Formats: sequence, C-alpha cells, structure tokens
Amino acid sequence: MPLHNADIASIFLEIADLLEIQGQNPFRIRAYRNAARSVGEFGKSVAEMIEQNEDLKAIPGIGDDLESKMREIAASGKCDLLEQLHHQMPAAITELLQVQGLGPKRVRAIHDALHVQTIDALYRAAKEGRIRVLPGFGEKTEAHIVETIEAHLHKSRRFKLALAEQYAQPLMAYLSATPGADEVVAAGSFRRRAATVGDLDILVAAHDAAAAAAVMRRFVRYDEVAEVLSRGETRASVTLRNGMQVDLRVIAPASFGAALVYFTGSKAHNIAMRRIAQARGLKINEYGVFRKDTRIAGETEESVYDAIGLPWIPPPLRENRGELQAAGAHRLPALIERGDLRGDLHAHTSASDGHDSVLDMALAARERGLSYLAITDHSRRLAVAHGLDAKRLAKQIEEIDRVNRTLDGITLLKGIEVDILEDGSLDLPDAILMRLDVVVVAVHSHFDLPRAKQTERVLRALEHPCCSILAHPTGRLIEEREPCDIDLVRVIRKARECGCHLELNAHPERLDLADTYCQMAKAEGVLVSIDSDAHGRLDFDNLRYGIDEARRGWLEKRDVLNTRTLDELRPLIRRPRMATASNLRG
Ligand code: DGT
Ligand code: CA
Ligand code: CA
Repeated sequence: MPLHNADIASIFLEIADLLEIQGQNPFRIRAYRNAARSVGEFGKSVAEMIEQNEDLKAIPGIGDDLESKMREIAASGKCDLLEQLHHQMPAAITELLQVQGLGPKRVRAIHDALHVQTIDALYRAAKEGRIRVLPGFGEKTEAHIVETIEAHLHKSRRFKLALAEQYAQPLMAYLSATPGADEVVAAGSFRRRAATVGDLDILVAAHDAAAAAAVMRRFVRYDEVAEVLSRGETRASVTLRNGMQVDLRVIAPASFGAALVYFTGSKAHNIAMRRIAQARGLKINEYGVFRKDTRIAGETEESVYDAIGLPWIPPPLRENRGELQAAGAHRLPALIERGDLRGDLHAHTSASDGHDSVLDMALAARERGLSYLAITDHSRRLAVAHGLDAKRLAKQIEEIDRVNRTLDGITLLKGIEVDILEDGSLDLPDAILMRLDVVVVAVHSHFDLPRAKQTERVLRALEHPCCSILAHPTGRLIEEREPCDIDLVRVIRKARECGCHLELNAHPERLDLADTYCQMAKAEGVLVSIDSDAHGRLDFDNLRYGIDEARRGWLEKRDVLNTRTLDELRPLIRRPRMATASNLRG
C-alpha cells in the first residue's frame, strides 16, 4: 500500500490531540498540528521524496525530529510515539476522539472530571446524565456521545461462545416445550462452535401451521426478550436484555435438514456447496436439493450432502478451509472428542492464584475422568499471582509426592507455568526446573514488543532444554486483548525442532492456539496440548471449549499430546529434554 501524505498528517494530528489531552507543552502540540497541515497540503508525496533522496525539511514546519518521524512512518507505517501515547491513555480516549465534534479539550475535560477508563464507563456516565452537567457540555453533546458509542457497540459486539451458550440453552429448552415443536437447534456460528457468536440462529421443526404459530407466540413472549425487531409467520427476530440478537425460523420437517445446512453456514461453506451442486446440474437452497423442480433431498443434513455426492461434514469444519475437498476424497478428519483427553497439563492451586488445594484439584480432575494432572502454578515474577520462587516450588514438589502416595486413580505431575522474561530467559533457575515433570512456559508481560523481538523472545524460551509446552501462545483475550504480534510459523517450527508442544488453552476467554494455528501445528507435526488452565475445581469443565476449538482446527486424537497415556506422555515431556523431534510422534 502506498503511503499518502494524508496518512502521515492524520498520525501527526492524532499525536497532537493526545499530547493536548495530556496537557503537554503547547508549542510541541502546535508543531504537530502545523506539520500535519503542511504535509497534508504539500504538493509532492513524502514517500517519493524519500525514494529520491530529497530533503524533507523542504516542507514548511518540518525540523529534524519531525523528519525522522516521517521516515519512521514511511518505513513501518507506524509511529512509535503514537503507539506510546495510545499505551499511556485509556482506550476510551482514543475512541472518544473519533466522536465527531468532540475535540481534545472536551475529551480531556470528561476524562479529568469523571475518571472514566473504558468506553462502557463513559457510556454509563452519559446515560446517567453526568456529562451534561460538566462545564462546556450540554444535553446535545451528551446525546451525541451516547449515539456514537451505541453505533460502535452495535458494530463490534460479539459474544464469547461460553456466554452465548448461557443464553441459548434455557431459550432452547423453553422453545422445546412448545407442543408441536419437534426439534430445536441453534445453527449459525454457535453450532460451528466458533469462539465468538454474533447472533443466535434458532431453527425449529414444526409439523403444521398451528404448531408454527404456537412457537412464534411463545418466542416473542420469552422472559429475556427486550425488543421484538420483526415478526412474521415463520420467522422472527428479537434482542435479549443482554443485547444479543436471536433470529428464529420455523421450518417444515421435509426441509429441516436443508435449512440446518443453510443456516449453520458458514456462508463461505454454503457458496462452495452450491458450486458443487451446480456442477451436477442441481440446485441447493434452504428448502432442499432440487433437480429441475423436483426436491431430491432436504429432510436430513445427511440427505443434502449425499445428494451432492459427499459424506456429512461436522459443523466445526464448515468454514470452506478444505473440508469439501477432504469430504470428496473421503479424507475428513476423525475429530477429537472430550473423552479422548486422558489428562490436563496446566492447572493452578491456591499456592499461586488458584482457589483450591493440590489435593482438591486432583480429586476434581479424577472426577472428570482424567488420569493425570500437572500442577503448574505461576513463577515468582508474576507477583500479582503470588508466583512461586524456587524454595516454595521445592516445598510444593514434596507436597505433590505426598499426595501422589495417598491417591489412586490419578497421578499428579510436578510442574510450573514459568514466566518467559523479556529477553526470552526463564524466571526460575535450571536446577529447580530440572526436578519437574513438565515445564509450561508463558508470556505474561511485554505483550507489545515488536514482532521480531517478540518472536525471538519466545524462540529462545523454546530452546531451553527444560521447556515442555508453550502456554497460550499469542496471549489473546477474546474481544479484549489482541493476540501479540508474533511469527507463529517460526514458533511452530521451532517447537518441532526442539521437541516442545504448543498449548491450546481451553479457557473460553483465550482459546489460544486458535483454530487455524491448530491446523498449522498439525500440518507441521507439532502436538497440541489441550489444557484447562484451571484456577479452581470447576474449571476442568472448560476443557470442552478447548475441544471445540481443536475440532475447528481439524485436530484428531493423535494430534493432541494429552490423549497419550501417562507412560506414552513421559518421554514426550521429559526434562531436561533429550528426545529429538523425529521420535516424538507415534
Ligand atoms: P455470526 O452470527 O456473525 O457469528 O455468524 P453466522 O455464521 O451465524 O452468520 P449469520 O447469523 O449472519 O447467518 C447464519 C447463517 O446463514 C450463515 O452462517 C450462513 C447463512 N447465510 C446468511 N447469509 C447468507 C448468504 O447471503 N448466503 C448464503 N449462502 N448463506 C447465508
Ligand atoms: Ca449467527
Ligand atoms: Ca443471524
């Protein structure tokens, strides 16, 4: 993408706004504003001037400092100063600056008077009438802020799968209780088990018009409904009180399979299917598969896929990432299931930031059908989590030995979730790491290092002979924190070279490694460890979200480290590592 002068100007303008909000030197602020204007209006492209070795100081208002900023922006598309300013300020400020007509002065006034740190807090302040009373504000400005934020939320609001499930389950149970409702299924991204869900798409099979009408009546009367957006004879849309939209469709049994395929999507999968149907002279839509005007399939999903010559495809695969080709070649993966997991290699206790004792965690894991559990508390660097130093870890090692002697049916493994420091070294001495069964390494700080640095940091940690597993490889928190900028292809290849494994953290806010990277790890021959990262006894239930994400990533039982028996597992995680990559897979 060519860099335009306007791009540089807008970066300088934003810097000026943010400096002004911070109350910085007015001359410096004016210098950025002036520079923004003169670069924006200058007759020649800065990118070209740099290419032709021309002096950028020929542009009015540009001195040494601004010149070097322009070179930085031209080279990287980014400006370090702006990134720093973003970092120093609540995200709400940056967003607020985009509210039309609300300049830096008023943004700063809101921030200083109300101490709002998030968009949500700002929204509440506006809704509660706390902005109109500030000097220089009025009802009109306040209403404007509400509108802008609502538009923003509307655009980007998605629900984590686990949360969507909390709303979908009771609603489906409620609908199922309607007489004449034969089947109730939540289709769409929910059925594909995507990490986030935009809205719910519920399908109900009803065998006659009376039953359909009963379902509709019941749906719009549901307790949680805040607003009915539309209502017809066979379809309706509502929003629930939490803001989630639900689309409902009532379908005749003869078309139910076709509707399921259609509304499960994804759209890309549907389009690819339609192409296959067309090549066979067939038409496919939400009512069925047709040859001329005759319906040849539609009652079940199997019948629809079969009509175009394919076996049924599991919903998590329906993303048009090769599943139709694989189905055509009878090479669909036998997707992993929760019952395939024999153990969990990442869990915390009350020694760091967990809630339960070593023994209670062991009992809970055993109850969930696991036969081994690694205790991996945080290391000393993570002071907020009361991380363990070598001395406390040594005591925990003794405790685990003690518990293991008294416990049947489950084996505890001695482990740690050790911090990867900024330089890629590990947060505990080798001497204590060598005494452990499993060493999980993880980034918990400096998420914003530049890509090259972040990648080198993690590669170095993988090279440590004590490292067994890289936890939550990108650090993403779904809808809250972007994945860090890291070259996962290199990380995956390094893991293979070193005989390490990558975690798919099953916490519903993480699901990290994400699906497409699971697929990549599999292709590169790196085993994925699906772990709960449990901080309490109940958290082992989260493993099923990890399984969902793994299935979306095409993983089979053999692709996952902790489907191994304990005897098979031990050589794969042995510290210090001696095994080579080639004897890791079996
Ligand atoms: P979401 O709600 O954003 O998490 O994602 P989905 O996949 O649930 O999408 P949604 O709710 O817009 O639509 C549900 C399904 O309906 C979608 O997965 C495929 C199908 N669908 C929607 N629009 C189209 C379309 O224009 N063409 C085709 N072929 N299918 C569509
Ligand atoms: Ca949807
Ligand atoms: Ca929808």
